[in-house]
Amino acid sequence: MSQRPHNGTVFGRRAFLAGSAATAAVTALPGTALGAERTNSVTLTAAKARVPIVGPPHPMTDVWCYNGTSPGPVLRARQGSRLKVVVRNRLTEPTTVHWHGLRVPNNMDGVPYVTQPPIVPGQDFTYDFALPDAGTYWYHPHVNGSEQVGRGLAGALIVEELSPPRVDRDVLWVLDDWRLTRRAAIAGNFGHPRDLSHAGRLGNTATINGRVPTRFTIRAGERIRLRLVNVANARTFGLKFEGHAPKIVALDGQPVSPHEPPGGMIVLAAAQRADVILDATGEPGTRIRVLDAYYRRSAYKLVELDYAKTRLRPAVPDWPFDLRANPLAAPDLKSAQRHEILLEGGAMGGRITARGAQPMPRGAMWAINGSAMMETAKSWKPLLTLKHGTSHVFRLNNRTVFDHPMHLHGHSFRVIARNERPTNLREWRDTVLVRPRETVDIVFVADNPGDWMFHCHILEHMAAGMMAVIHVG
Ligand SMILES: [Cu+2]
Repeated sequence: MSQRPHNGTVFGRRAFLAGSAATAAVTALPGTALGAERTNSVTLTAAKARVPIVGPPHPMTDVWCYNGTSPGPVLRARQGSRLKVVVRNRLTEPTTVHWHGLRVPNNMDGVPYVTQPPIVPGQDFTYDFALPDAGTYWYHPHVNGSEQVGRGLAGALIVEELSPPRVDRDVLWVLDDWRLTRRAAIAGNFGHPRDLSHAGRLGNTATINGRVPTRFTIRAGERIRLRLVNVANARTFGLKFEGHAPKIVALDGQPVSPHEPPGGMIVLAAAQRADVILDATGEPGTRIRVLDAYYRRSAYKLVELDYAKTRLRPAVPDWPFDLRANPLAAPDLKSAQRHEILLEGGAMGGRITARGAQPMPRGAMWAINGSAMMETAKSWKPLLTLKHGTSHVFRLNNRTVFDHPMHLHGHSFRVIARNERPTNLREWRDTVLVRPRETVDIVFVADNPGDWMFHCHILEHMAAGMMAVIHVG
């Protein structure tokens, strides 16, 4: 919140937020309605396509995406089933798919050279894994992430509870942030040094489900489970529903004590998700603004809730909303080993110096404990080796002046303290936002063997070295 967005574009933000057609309602995404079968099979073809991001009268946008849409199809499956995904690479460069937040076996994690060879153009790769945890997740490439995700390769993955809580509608909003030219083309300046060394590739066009939205139709008295997924390269969203009191019931797929977020703002850093109960307490025929107010100086209206003229029911229902905890191993704080993790570098952050086991690679601008790792690294030394089944506290110490949403693969962790003060929620997450000069303590059981990436999910920070391997074995 202390940092201002650096757009780095020729025109200001919101270039396309005001000028689009007033009829562009939030659209539902194509999905694969997967049943309760033991194994659900689906094919994702990564290829170029043309999609209407801004909408008429603006031109279509050339993107890279899955199955012709960005975001890609919503993959839905039941908790406890298996998912089998054939990924066909029809791009002109190598790719992989990472299943963000899912506790998959290491060889299904989609990290090039670390867990699998990259899928070269023309080749296919089959991912096949069990789904132990219900919740809201997503998938994206882990090769040349800034450009591949930034050009549109991302999709949501929903694992449904065996007995989902009662709601009127289960709605998905995939939030994205695009850097577009005036012709609605994706600006090609990926890897710009300013983005790498500052706040990442912030865009100028926010979308919901791949389109610049204007309104979302809702009925008074309705209860909506709203699943929010932030697939942006760098932007943190801070959603405020004016006059409404949405309750957060899950974070990064994991149930949390239902609560109204501080200041009524639902904060989603890059890669984070939130499941929200949105009770439609507004009046029929009214319009309610949904603001994105994370960067205070550049708050804007993301979309409007457009209340239908008739009520669904006299008042919002009081149905219980209980989400059952996922089967995550409970960390043992008494026996937990403690590790200090220093996040360093970036603009105004001073020089990074190699203190780790390997020399600083070329192009590194960020470091974790004095080491940097590039996405193209074919060899590495683990930052830490954790004994299988043991508990660990990481104190993430942000010595930089930028936000870092830090993501650990293969595990979920509890956020137990911020600046050494215990958190109220002790929320489970797979991506935690560490603010400038902040320390955040997380704890988890290293119960998934293998080599797991631990990196910043601002994809430009990751591209400039803010990545490491945690070995569990
Ligand atoms: Cu970062």
